[in-house]
Amino acid sequence: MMFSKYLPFFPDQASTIAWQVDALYLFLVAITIFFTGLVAAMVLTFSIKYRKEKNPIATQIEGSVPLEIMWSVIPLGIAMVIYVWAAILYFNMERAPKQAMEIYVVGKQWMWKVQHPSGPREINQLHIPVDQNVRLTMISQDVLHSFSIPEFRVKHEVLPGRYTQLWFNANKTGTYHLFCTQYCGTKHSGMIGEIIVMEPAMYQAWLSGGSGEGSLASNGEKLFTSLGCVTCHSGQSGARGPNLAGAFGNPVKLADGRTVVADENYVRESILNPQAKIVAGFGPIMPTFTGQINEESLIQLVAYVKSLQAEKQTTTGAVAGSTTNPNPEPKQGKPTK
Ligand code: HEC
Ligand SMILES: [Cu+2]
Repeated sequence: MMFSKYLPFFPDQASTIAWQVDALYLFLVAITIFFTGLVAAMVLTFSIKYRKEKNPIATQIEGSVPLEIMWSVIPLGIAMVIYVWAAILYFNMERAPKQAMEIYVVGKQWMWKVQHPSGPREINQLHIPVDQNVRLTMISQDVLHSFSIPEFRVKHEVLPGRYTQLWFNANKTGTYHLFCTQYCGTKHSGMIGEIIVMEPAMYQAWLSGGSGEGSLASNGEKLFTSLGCVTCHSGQSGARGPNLAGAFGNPVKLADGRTVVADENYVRESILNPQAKIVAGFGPIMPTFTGQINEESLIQLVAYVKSLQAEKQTTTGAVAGSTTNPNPEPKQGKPTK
């Protein structure tokens, strides 16, 4: 299924989902061509067959039940095939696999800022290992953007004020285009970059060659102390705020009786707008940090709160010097060779 070989304008297929998107796309094109051809052929045939010299007087036809059933049921069937197929594909694209390397992306006019969990940051470039699930958690610090990698056949909106996610598994090393596909101002067309897919060993070498900055979670821990979060969230009994260890990813009971899951957006909201959802058993005493923390620092705080979960189970330090993945999940970086 290497269309790019025969169609020079067709992008390469460089992710596990790419051929699936292409298969559906080509099915739609094939159906369109088939029915366009069928209608054109019938128009032509009938206009010759029933031309005036042979059929001077037209015969009136007063409807036909079988015919009407046929032209309702067949299109319905085709539409349902497209619907079910596309829905399955959509779910595959939207639902990130549990085991995925996490990378954070901040979009702004007009660049992409990337933070790897172990520390390295980059701008308008994203280095990733081949054959590994990668999940991007993305946010915009200004207007709407959209993160698109045509060769991977993936694209997702990047919104201000809310994290969105995009996942892929690149299965071909190389350098691919990154585009912003949401018109976002004067230099929108310059909001482009490169996705560099590397062999795992090369990727590890690239990571360790990065800056000496600490991991995301350890930077988050520093902020947690410097911003005073730790005074209320000390984790000790009798503390003024809830213990955050193990909170991430689990349901939280709220004072108004609702239960929500503590995901990235919940943690972010808890920091910027603490009054929006009050944890049951606590008073609305947490101050807002709106205007004091930028998106990158928020990501570090979120990564730290996330890492506290691991800490609870392993009783090691915040992030045990892990290289690519702060989650205590089976190692993925090893290619099966
Ligand atoms: C003055 C004490 C205080 C400070 C300072 C404080 N918090 Fe809180 N925090 C609370 C209280 C009380 C709650 C529970 C009530 C609520 O939901 O607002 C809470 C709730 C939270 C929650 C939701 C917890 C859960 O179990 O669902 C998160 C996450 C959080 N805080 C993070 C932070 C971070 C990050 C900082 C520092 C930037 C911070 N807090 C600073 C008191 C504080
Ligand atoms: Cu943009």
